[in-house]
Amino acid sequence: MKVLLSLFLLLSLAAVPLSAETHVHTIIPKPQLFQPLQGTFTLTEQTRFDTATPLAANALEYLQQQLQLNADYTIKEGTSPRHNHIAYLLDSTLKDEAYTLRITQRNIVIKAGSPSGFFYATVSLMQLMDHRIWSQERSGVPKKAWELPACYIEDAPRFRWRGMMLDSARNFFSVAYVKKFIDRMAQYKLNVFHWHLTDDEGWRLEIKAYPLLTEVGAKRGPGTRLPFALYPAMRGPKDTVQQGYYTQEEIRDVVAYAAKRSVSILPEIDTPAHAKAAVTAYPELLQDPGDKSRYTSVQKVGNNTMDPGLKSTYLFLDRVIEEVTALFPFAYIHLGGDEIPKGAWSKSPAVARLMQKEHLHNMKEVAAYFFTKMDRVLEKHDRKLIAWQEVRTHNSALRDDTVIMAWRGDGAGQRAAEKGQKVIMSPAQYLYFDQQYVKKDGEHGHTWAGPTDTKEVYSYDPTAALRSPTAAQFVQGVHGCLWSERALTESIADYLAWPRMLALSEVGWSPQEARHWSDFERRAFESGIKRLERQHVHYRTAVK
Ligand code: TNX
Repeated sequence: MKVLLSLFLLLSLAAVPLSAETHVHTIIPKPQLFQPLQGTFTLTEQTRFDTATPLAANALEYLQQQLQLNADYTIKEGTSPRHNHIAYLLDSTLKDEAYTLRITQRNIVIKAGSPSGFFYATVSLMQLMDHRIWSQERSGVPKKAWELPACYIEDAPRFRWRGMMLDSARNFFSVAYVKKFIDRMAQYKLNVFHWHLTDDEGWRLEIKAYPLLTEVGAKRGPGTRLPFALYPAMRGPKDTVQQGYYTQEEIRDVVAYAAKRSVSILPEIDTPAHAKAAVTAYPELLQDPGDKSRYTSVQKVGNNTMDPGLKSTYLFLDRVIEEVTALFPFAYIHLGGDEIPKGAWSKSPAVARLMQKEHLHNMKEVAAYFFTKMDRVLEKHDRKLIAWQEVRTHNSALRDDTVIMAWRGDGAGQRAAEKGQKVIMSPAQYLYFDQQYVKKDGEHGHTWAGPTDTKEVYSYDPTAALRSPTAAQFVQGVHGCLWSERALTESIADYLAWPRMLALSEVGWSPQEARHWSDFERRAFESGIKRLERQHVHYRTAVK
C-alpha cells in the first residue's frame, strides 16, 4: 500500500509541469512573469539606493522602516559606485500598479510608473528576502546581510479592484488592529479596504453634526439604549457593555496610513436597513412617528430601517455624507442597501404619501426611489455609489458608474456583468471569511454559506461563469468579507482571515492560467505563513 502511495505521489508530481520558477520563489500573489537568473545579490549596510522619482517615496520608506527594525540600519542614498545598488526608476510606459524588478549579482533595478507600482515591486523584493524582514518589532539579533536570488519579474494585476471588508460594527476593532489589517492587505497587494462602519449593532464613525450617533449608537448592552445581542447569531458575553467608535482624527490617520501603502478606503454607511443604531439615536429624524408597521430583519432585529418617505432622512444622510466625503478621499462611498426587511414602512404614512406623489407601486420601487435620490446626493458630493446587489434589481436610474457588490452566490454578479453593469464579485460561498473553514464543532465562524476552506477560496475564478466574452470587462474585481458577528476578538478575526486572504490575494492579482493549487499551497504553507508568524498573526494552521 505504502509503495503504491509513493508511486502515485511520484506520478502526480510528474504530471505537474515543474517550471524552474516553481523552485525558486515564494512570492504571493504569484507574479505574471518570473525568470530566475544566476547568483544572488546581498543587501548590506553598504548598499546604496538611488531614486530620481518622488513616486517611489512610500515604497522606499516602507523598505527602510523594515530594515531599521530587523537589520538595525537603513540604506543611504548614493549613485556610485554602480554596484551594490538599488535603483528606483520611473517608467511611464508602465500602467498604474505595474512594475518590473531585476535583481542581478551587482544591482537591483525597479521600474514603475506609479506609487503603487513601486510599492508592489518593493513588497515582492521583500518577499524574496528572509522572512525576518517582516517582523514588526525591533529585533534583538538584527540580521545584517540579506540575500536575494537573482531574477527578473514583470508584473501587473489581473483586476484593479482587490478588496477586503472588515466589519467594525458588530464587533469593534481598535485603530491599532485596523492598521495591522491594512498593512497585511498591502503586503499581499490587496488595494481596497472596505470599512463597514455602521450596522444595527453599532455606529462607529464620529459625525460632528450628529453626536448621538456615537453617544447612543456606539454602545450596546446593559444600561445602554441598544440590547447586546440584537442578532441571535451574535456571540459574546451578554452582561458587559460593548462599545467603541473612531474619532475623525483617528480616521484621517488611518486613511493616510493606508494611502502610504497604496490602499484606498471605501467607507460603508449601511442604509436604509441595517440601521438600528442610527434610528435609535435619531428616531425623530429617521422614522415616521405615525408608522405602525412592526417588522424584523432576517437577522431578527426589529424596526431597523430609515424611512424613505421623510425629508429629514435625506437631510440627515446628506450631512453625514458631507462629513464622510471630507474624511475619505476615495471616489466611492458604499451605501449598503442589503436586506430591507419585509413589511418595512408598510404602515408609514410618510411612505404612503411618497408612493402617491411619485406613483410608486410597491416597496421595491420605494427602495429604488430612495437609492436614486441617494445617488444624486453622492453626485452632489462628487462621489460614486457602491452598494450591495439588491440595489440594482429594480433600479435603472442610477449613474452608469455605479458599482454593485454581488454577494448572493455567483449568478447575480454574472447577470450584472452580462447586462453591462459594473460589478465586484464577493460571492458568499467563496469569499465570506466569516464562514467556517470546515464544518466542525468548535470551529470558528458562521455556517450559512460555508464551509469554505482555503483551497475553495483559491478555486474561485471571478469570470469563469460568464457566457459572453464582453462581460468580463465589467467585472471590476474581487472582494473578501469579514463580518464580525462571530469574530469576537482580534485573534479570531485573524484566524478567519488567514490564510484565506493569501488565496484572495492571488485570485485578484495573478493570471488565471498561472494559478495551480499545489504551487500556491507550497508558497502559502511553507513561506507565506512564516511571514504571518513573524507578525504574530493567529492564522489557521490546518490546510484541511
Ligand atoms: C449577510 S452580506 C449580511 C451581513 C451579515 C452576513 C453574515 C450582506 C450584505 N449582509 O449583514 O453580517 O450575512 O455572514
